[in-house]
Amino acid sequence: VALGANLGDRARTLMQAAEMIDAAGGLAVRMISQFIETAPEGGPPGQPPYLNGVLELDCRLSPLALYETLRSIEALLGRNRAREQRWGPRTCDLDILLLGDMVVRTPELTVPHPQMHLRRFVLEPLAQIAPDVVHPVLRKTARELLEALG
Ligand code: PH2
Ligand code: MG
Ligand code: MG
Repeated sequence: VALGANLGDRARTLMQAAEMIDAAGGLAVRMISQFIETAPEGGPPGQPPYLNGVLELDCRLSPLALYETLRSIEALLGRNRAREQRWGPRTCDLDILLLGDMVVRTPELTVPHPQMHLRRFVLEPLAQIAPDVVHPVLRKTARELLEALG
């Protein structure tokens, strides 16, 4: 799961998100990457810098149940999607990157995350905690995907 925040007390929000995920039924946090400050990619110009990180979870939920749980934690942390622009500033963004070897393509959810292989702010913390994890569609490791960004 990728964590991102660029409004409010970003580090506190990301730690709270990790705690709430760990406390949710069927989920446990196995690893937490360092949080790195990153320049915003895409979205409206002039938004503040992000703090980004990645979690590895033990997950006993279905993909859709995990997605719903993450959405509800985003909301509890003060995210208001109705007032947001696409890729605009947000208090907390929790994105499913990978679910083992599973490939999911539904209207709600695409896994692997469709942009993950293009985003340094995802691949850097991912390669830190799971350098050898394999992207099941591209069949490359996190480290290889990061190196491919140059
Ligand atoms: N998330 C986005 C769009 N752009 N840029 C950075 N640096 N970090 C993010 O988490 C991020 C972004 C959409 O979710
Ligand atoms: Mg998201
Ligand atoms: Mg996102």
